[in-house]
Amino acid sequence: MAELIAARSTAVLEANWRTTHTVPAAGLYPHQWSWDSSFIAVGLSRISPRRAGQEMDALFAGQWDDGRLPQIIFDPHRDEDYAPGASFWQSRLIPGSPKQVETAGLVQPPNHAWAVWKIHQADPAESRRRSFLERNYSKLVRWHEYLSGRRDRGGSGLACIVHPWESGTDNSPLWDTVMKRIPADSKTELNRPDLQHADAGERPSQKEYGKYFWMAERYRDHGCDDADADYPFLMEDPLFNTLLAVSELALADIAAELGLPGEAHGDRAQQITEALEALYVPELGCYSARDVTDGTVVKKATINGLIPLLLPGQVHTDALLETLNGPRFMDGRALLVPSYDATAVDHNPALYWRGPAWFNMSWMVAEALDRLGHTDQAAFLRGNIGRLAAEHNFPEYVDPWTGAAHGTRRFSWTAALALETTYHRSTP
Ligand code: 2M8
Repeated sequence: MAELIAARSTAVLEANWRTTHTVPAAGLYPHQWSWDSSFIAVGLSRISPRRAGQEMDALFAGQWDDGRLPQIIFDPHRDEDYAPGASFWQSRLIPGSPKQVETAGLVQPPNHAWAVWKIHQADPAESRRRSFLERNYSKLVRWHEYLSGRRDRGGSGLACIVHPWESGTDNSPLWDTVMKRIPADSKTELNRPDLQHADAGERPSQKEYGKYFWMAERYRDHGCDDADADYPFLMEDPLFNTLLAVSELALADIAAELGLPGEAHGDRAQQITEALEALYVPELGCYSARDVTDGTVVKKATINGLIPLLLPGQVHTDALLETLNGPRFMDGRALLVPSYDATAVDHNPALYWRGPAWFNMSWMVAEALDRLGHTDQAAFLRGNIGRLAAEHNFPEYVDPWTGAAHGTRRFSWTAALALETTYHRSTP
């Protein structure tokens, strides 16, 4: 079985490779996406550390002067095929943007240093030969400085996201309340090439898209400078900030490997872990998101709120595990971790980030479970990641209860993480 999964995953990654990087899916997502590339490179590192390095290099080529790594690096030949594209962002007109490539102005969750460290660990000799860590360390430091500096809009020590697209969990119920306040009348004509590749009932609605465009326009028209005092979407997300802390810990490891002082990275990870405490909701037994504009914490249980299980300094481990295994999520019957509370009336196992299970999320939960010594459950999730991916032609997401496939197929991070599970050896 493992050989079959590995062979099929490799074929998907091969087909989605475009000279310097991997597209998430050939039709629906024809450019390079930031956090996708990290997951993809972790999988690629098992079969070709060189290609994993190229994937990350292509991403860093899009870094802005202020350190941000953009959500998307556009393929100039595919502008018609995804919206909003390069012609919407016009990034070259924005001060501090890269000159060689066109990018979006937004960002995505910072899983990059974590990925770089994993890629190094997959083949340290090859990594050293190519100076992989030296090449990337200062870029990763600048990226984190941007998030910890200009993105700490609430002054709480946590980074804010300024658009649902930055969460990676685009139409998660976490954003519903604030989204109600966002105007839907963007100036840009709403074209939806995505609907040619995925069922409209599985994608965000036209109204949600109007709001997404409105926010992207406002952020762009303010020069993407994070200084727009009345900007209405400023959210502290537990998933985004956990990945920042986990990546800080990876930077500490990278610094140690390079013989550099890394204590500040460990301290920063600890600060983020402590600041996340304000996002913990005891009655849900998980973390949630905070709206910085009015200080309220959303009372909804989503997969974003379980990902802090990855934090070594986690003080709510028992409660998080109970929530993970209780009726809101696994309930003794899920194949992979649902993205949203199964007891919520609006849980929908087929609708984009509002119920279905995503392979990257279950993979991160498996990583956390392994670290906590729950190796059997980690192996259960990894086994289902590989099996469901290969059985259903590498779907973007699945029904957590039946495994039925949804979204686009031959999706790259599904393939990469399925491939990774076939190489994984549980840490005792
Ligand atoms: C989805 O997001 C894009 C916008 O970035 C979209 O819906 O068009 C999300 O699943 C996101 O997490 C992912 O990075 C992206 C590409 O796979 O698709």
